Amino acid sequence: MKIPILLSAALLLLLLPGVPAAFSSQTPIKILVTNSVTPSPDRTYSTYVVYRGILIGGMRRLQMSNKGFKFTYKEDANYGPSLQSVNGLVRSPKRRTYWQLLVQTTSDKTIRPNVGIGCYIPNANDTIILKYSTY
Ligand code: B12
Repeated sequence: MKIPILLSAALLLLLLPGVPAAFSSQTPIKILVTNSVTPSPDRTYSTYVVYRGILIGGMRRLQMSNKGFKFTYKEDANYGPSLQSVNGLVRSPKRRTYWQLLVQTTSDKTIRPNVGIGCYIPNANDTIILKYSTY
């Protein structure tokens, strides 16, 4: 008798507006791939991370579902995954190019996260900008 009551209570929580944040499993984000070094068309993709999930999870999900998006990374012993290439364009220490990580928030601010793709936790409807840049 107690189990059906608990199940109905859980179902009710999921249906109540505002309450399900901790239950909701999808945080939608967009990923914009852009190149500030050599002119090329921007590409925008949609994906999601799970509740409080890290960016690389959404990127992996996108890579599996969309043949037009691919990326590679190298594991840094101290800071985790370092983005090496996006859609075949590889960073080059010789030419001092890299994939910069930027985030356009829903309040239209563009921030430069102080962590990489393995640590950044996107907010719903963030546009993640992967920008081929020079340093
Ligand atoms: C120089 C530098 C860079 C250069 C490195 C290229 C080069 N050859 O010089 C460039 C401009 C490419 C860079 C990029 C980024 N960086 Co940086 N970078 C530094 C800095 C100032 C010095 C690193 C260094 O030379 N150490 C000395 C050498 C001898 O040690 P090393 O282990 O070989 O260093 C390598 C790693 O540090 C690696 N690296 C550099 N930055 C990052 C960031 C991440 C996430 C990873 C995995 C690796 C990595 O590149 C270095 C050279 O090969 C440090 C801050 C500091 N004072 O330490 C920040 C620092 C490491 N970077 C940081 C960040 C956040 C980034 C970016 C994510 C910024 C962004 N939003 O785009 C990007 C990485 C994006 C990606 N592609 O994954 C953070 C990392 C914090 C964290 N916990 O994740 C630091 C600590 C600065 C900070 N904000 O506090 N970075």
